[in-house]
Amino acid sequence: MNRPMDVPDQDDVPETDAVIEGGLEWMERTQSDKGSWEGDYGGPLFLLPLYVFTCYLVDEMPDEEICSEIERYLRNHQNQDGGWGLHVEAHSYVYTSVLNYVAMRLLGVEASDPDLKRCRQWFLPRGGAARAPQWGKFGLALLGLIPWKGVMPVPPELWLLPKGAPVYPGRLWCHARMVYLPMSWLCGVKPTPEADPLLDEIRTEITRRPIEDIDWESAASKTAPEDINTPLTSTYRVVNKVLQFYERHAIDSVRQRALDFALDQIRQEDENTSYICIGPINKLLNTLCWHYARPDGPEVQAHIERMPDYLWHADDGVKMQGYNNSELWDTAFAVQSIAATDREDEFSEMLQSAFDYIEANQVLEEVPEREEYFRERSTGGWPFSNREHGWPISDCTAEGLKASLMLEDQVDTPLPEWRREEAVEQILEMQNPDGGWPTYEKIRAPEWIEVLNPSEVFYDIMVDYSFVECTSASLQALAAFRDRHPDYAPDRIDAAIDRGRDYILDDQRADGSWKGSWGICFTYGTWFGVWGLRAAGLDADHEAIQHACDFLESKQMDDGGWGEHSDSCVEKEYVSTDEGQAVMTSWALLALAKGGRRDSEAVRRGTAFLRDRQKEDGTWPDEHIAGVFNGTCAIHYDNYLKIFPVWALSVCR
Ligand code: LAN
Repeated sequence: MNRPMDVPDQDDVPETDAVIEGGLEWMERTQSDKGSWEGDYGGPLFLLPLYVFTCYLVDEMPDEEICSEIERYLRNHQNQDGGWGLHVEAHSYVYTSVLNYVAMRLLGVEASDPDLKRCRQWFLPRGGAARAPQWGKFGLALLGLIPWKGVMPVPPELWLLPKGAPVYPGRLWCHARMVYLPMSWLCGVKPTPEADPLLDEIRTEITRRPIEDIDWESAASKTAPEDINTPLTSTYRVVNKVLQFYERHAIDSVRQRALDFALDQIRQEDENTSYICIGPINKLLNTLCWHYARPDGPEVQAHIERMPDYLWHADDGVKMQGYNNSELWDTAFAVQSIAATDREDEFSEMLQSAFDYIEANQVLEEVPEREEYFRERSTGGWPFSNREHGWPISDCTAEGLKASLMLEDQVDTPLPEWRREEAVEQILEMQNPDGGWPTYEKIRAPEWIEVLNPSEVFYDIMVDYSFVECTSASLQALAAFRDRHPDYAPDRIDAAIDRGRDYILDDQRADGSWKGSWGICFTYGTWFGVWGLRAAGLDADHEAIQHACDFLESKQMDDGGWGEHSDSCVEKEYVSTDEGQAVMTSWALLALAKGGRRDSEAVRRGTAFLRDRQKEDGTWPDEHIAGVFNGTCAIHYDNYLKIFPVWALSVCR
């Protein structure tokens, strides 16, 4: 990367350099021995209680120190009103309040504890357990705290429907599919724990009326208003009635066949992922399935060994992360940030070892019998975390490839050509018919099946749509590859890039922004929108790009920064934070610089904001959460503060 000769204010340069240097040293200090950057991937508050439930049920509670750190974490994130939010910056939900309440009790906290009293005072008037959404009631039924008929049924027989049916569960977005798979097995078996005095006590604490007096079948579909982000549709209410009827009349032999089918799918997912599983929820539910299917069998043991992969010890206590880790993703971004500083030679060791991590974690084989298990190709892809996890993701593949290509002149042995080509094939294969790229799998269900989303809490969990982030990253990777290997599949690559460009243009909102889905929110999406269009060959002065830049400039705050609250994602409108945030400011600056505004007043003020905020030790102070998923749940990307300010300052310098 060339250093620009036309720096607007020469006096700024040494200062910017020092700030970048401080940031680079921070990266250097915190790189792991594997070459990756590890970090806290916490934020959601609906995962840890299920972790505790699972440990309790399989009788493998973590050691005392971890239990007390979990308790400390939960106390740290209890809201003023006594409840817990869906994530650490959210208002209280009955869902997470009841679940975390129960988790605290299982960890040994007394019901008379003042924090727990406050919590009950918050959730009981709102209906407590009887008004938790489906995933909440399901967790409580696992502990035998409410009857199974209080959970909207998810019969495993759904897996026996014809595979061509639009609602066939094999067509769901892989994260929903992998949660509803073990859920269906457990709903089919309805396990109930052995008599337990502690559970008997808790049972009386989480509902307003005695549990026997509640009409659970009708309570199953009733949820506290605080928890409802996607109301159950009238269609789903009818479906639920049908499923409840079916549950009362299920035929044993059919049920058994369905359970066998589901368990086989579970086994394959476990083996494919080295018992890590695609995400935190199916990790825990699969563990429980084996606990009941083969008590004390090798599967339970294998699962228990990988449980701690999901825990993270931080200043605020021990939490459960949203994924086993985010190392591949963070490392690929870190490489691009370091490369932008134009100081690769000084930091060649750091880059070599980052490359080693990326190289070692590309997926190089297919999962067995993948069609039977509803999986797509994997070879050449990169996962979000590591190869052992193994699920390839479009934009992780793209960022992994981009980073590898950037380092080709920097490392001892660059990524071999066949592995670059496999990555390109992986990306090409994932493009959706609408020209955009999904997260993991090409779209396989009609969008209308979203009316069957039973979660009430999460948006858009049923289908793997196209996303501006995934599309932009894929385009950038294809373009970077094409620059170096113009003779490899030029027609297919050109056509894919053109279709991706059109998708991005189409997805731009009337105000010039793009809505991001995996980072907060319009700032994140607009960074990807602009970079994607530029990679697809549009000039900076193209009206779509200028419109996007105008949008960003209109959101700059008085302090020179940009800051967007997670409420943006829920409200689908830009919601500012009180003050600029370094990560979001960096995204905006990266977009503006690519949009041809590197020399603007807005960029000058934005970079000054970033420089001023850096602390003496080269770090930036903690700030609002910047990641999100499924429209409602914020998630923390620890390394973003390390990566993005350095990247933005370098690009804007
Ligand atoms: C993730 C983490 C990574 C993320 C990116 C790669 C950053 C993104 O660009 C594409 C989507 C993806 C892969 C993603 C999707 C949703 C996930 C898996 C998560 C945010 C981590 C946790 C979340 C998962 C759905 C949590 C479990 C909850 C459910 C509603 C199933």
